[in-house]
Amino acid sequence: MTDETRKLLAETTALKKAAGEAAASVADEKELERWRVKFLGRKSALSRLSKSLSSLPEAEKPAAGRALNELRAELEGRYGRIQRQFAEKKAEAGKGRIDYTLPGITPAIGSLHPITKTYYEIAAFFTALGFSIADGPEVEDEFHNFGALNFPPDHPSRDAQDTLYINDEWLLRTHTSPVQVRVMLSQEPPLRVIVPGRCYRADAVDASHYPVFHQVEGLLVDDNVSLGDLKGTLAAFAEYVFGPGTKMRFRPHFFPFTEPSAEVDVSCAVCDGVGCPTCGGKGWLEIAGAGMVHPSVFRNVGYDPERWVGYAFGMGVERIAMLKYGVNDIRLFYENDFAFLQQF
Ligand code: 2NM
Repeated sequence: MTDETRKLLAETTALKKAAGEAAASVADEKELERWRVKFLGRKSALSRLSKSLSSLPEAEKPAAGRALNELRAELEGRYGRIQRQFAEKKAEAGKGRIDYTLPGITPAIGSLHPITKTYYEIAAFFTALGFSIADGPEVEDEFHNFGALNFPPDHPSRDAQDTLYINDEWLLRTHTSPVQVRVMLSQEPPLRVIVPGRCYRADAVDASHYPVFHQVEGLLVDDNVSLGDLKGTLAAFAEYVFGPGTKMRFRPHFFPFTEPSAEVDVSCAVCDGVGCPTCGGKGWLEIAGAGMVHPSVFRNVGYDPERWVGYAFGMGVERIAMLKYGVNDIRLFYENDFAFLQQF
């Protein structure tokens, strides 16, 4: 072995000892960095020895190289361990403390569901006219959902094909009218209420039908109420919801609980009544049903039909929302598609 190699090996051993001793007194990150520069830096003894390797005789290079590699691995390992110790100490010290200078997490601002928005708008109009808001159970019996409302015992909508029955006694309400029945059973006229709520029908799902949907129905009972009052109220409502200049018409219809009865159309806002794909070329869009409360309904709830008159109406909230916002598929309201909901 040449003297040069012997010297290199001796220096390597001495370095290992010196680095180990120096590391034992490293007390913080600053000192650790100084230690790293001294023993592992570009100008370190290790670096110098590595460069001198090439001048050794060929036969002595492998042993000298191994010794240098071992020393480097030893020093780097030591550095890593000390660094981890400091990091752990720091994390421990920070536990339970809050850095108030960190930027906060900005919460996403939510918005109302389009069905809720539409309902609020409908409610704002009628409450301004003095209507109060009533609600009631979604699980009903046949008396409140059908019988009291003058549906004959064999009416097709009572069939399990159309109505979701829970058992022989209970069903899911098919409209919010049973709440009007409950209001009339529990209070005397005069009264004016609107009844918003979820309703259920055994409908197959398509672009305009869903087995769960929402209605707002209204009921006004007083003396001296006319079909003209009903029509004027709904005409003002149509302008409130669909904009000034919106026209409204009644088409004769039949409901068991009103007589006379009408379906309520508004002029199509897309084509201004001329006729377009949205209104099927008719210029009119159906938005509600309405009529004068049938005397039998009053008798069923204990009101004297000779003493009181009333009007009632009902509308589908989804239908109004679809027309207002140009939504062409009712399913969009129920799929929780964030991209859709974010538009409202
Ligand atoms: C409608 C259309 C017409 C209605 C009638 C009653 C009650 F309870 F007074 F008889 N409530 N709602 C009614 C009338 C509902 O929905 C299309």
